Amino acid sequence: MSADAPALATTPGLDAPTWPAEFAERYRAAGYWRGETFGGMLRERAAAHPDRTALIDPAPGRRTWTYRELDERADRLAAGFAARGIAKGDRVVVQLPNTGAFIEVVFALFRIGALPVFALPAHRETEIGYFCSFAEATAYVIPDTHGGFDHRALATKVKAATPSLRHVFVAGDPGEHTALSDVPCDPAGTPDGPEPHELAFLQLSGGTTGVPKLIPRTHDDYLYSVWGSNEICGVDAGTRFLVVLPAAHNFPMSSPGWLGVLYAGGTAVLCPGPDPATAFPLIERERITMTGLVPPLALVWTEAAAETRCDLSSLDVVLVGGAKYSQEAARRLAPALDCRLQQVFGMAEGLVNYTRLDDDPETVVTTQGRPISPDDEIRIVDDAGHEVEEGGFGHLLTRGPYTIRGYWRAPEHNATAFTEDGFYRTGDIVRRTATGHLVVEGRAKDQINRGGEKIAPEEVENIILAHPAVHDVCVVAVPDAYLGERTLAYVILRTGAEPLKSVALKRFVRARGIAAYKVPDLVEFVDAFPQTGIGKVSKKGLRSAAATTEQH
Ligand code: OOB
Repeated sequence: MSADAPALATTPGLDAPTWPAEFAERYRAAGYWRGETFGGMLRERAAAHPDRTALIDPAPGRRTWTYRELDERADRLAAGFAARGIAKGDRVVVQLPNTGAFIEVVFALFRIGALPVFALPAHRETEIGYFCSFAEATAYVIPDTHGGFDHRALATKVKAATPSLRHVFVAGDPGEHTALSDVPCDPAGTPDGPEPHELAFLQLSGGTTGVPKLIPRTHDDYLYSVWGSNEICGVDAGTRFLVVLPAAHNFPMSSPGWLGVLYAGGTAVLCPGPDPATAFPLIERERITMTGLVPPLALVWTEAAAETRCDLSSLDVVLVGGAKYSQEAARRLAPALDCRLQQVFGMAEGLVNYTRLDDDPETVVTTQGRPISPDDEIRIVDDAGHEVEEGGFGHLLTRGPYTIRGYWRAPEHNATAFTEDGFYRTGDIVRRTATGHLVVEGRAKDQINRGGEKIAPEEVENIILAHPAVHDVCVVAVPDAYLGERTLAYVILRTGAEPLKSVALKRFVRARGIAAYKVPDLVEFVDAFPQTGIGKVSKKGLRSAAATTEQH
């Protein structure tokens, strides 16, 4: 262990390793950690410019919130949550689509210091059940229905199975649960909120193991990534940001996202769907200046821009990230949308890299940017952990003022996911250019990146293994022109088992209650898996077989 890295201790109340004191002092002294909280930030903005528009929820019937309204509504909701016994440090699983209710709920929880656990709208019983039980959540917040799915029925099941879960709050028709609209009350006497160094929320990791990990972010560290992103992306009070990707994901939340825009006093517009038919008319109507997209969506928008009759001329900056953006596609975006491109390579665990607005055009299309902070420490190492030579490929390790030092309640996993001196092993293979920009070359972690949506093969394998006809399974990525990667499940059936059709297996996986993006795109039945020298299943062998397999 190096001299500047004292042993990490788990701080009581944080349930995770945190920054050693001298790092925390350094980050404060450098002005990165400003001693703000999310709740306090909104309060200050509401005092400074109460009548500016903070939020627009276009559907249905276009609702707007001024900063004063958002602040007051968050206060009243916070008071109502507190009156129902939700207290500082409690975990609350929030699964809401891109609506004003999502932002109100999250700020209400921030204000009392309860920790939102950010589920995605696509999550189903497997994921939600796990988040609620692992986080020992006291409440779960849902829409009534979304995309044709009734979240109330799912909540009923999860509540019955989770002893800690006392409340289900529903935006819309509550059914047997509590209507979110019945919660707000007079804010007088709401308990004091959190301190800046305390936890603000738990974000989800993309995951490489059977169960997703929870990422503990503090007010201090996350707000640094927010205002740091604002400076790099030119966010100011005139910015009108369209939240296209699920608002609960780290990218549209803070890169620079809706939090960045609220920090700067601009306007966040919540987009109900990512398709050009939904988003383009909103760009025209709301004079959107900035948005963030994953690469497959950026491709669709690039194509659609040529055909559209909508006026997209307000659009100034489009951020693309979450998965590798091909150079060819990156080259076409700015001319097609008549905007500036910024690539972003980030992770919910912390480190975020951006190409800069004044980078030369070739750097913008060929690299994934450089870190937000001068104090983001980057190491690029070989398999043995030694630094590679300048410009060479290697494993990206990072440590810094907004990169976590450990997952929440996961000491065993933390022992391998972090080095002894606190560097996070990102699992990404990168090289660094002479200008300090990173180029993502691949991935060493066992994870599939399906157009920005991360899938842990083991999680899907565990579900498929529950099928009575399945003897063994291995889920791997196959290259895909549109999504970058799709999933392929290689399945060995039990001897004597009835033949199983691929559609039947997919139906089985879906019926177990899992996010639709995790259902294997392709299923192939095989007699055996390739083995490594010591008799383990060779995922590498399967991946290269998959890459050459006829697609079906
Ligand atoms: C973002 O966050 P996560 O936590 O969903 O996923 C992080 C992982 C990275 O470790 C990397 O494997 C991959 O997603 N990734 C990229 C990428 N951006 C993320 N791979 C290649 N090129 C890129 N530009 O995905 C995320 C968080 C904040 C901002 C943007 C993305």
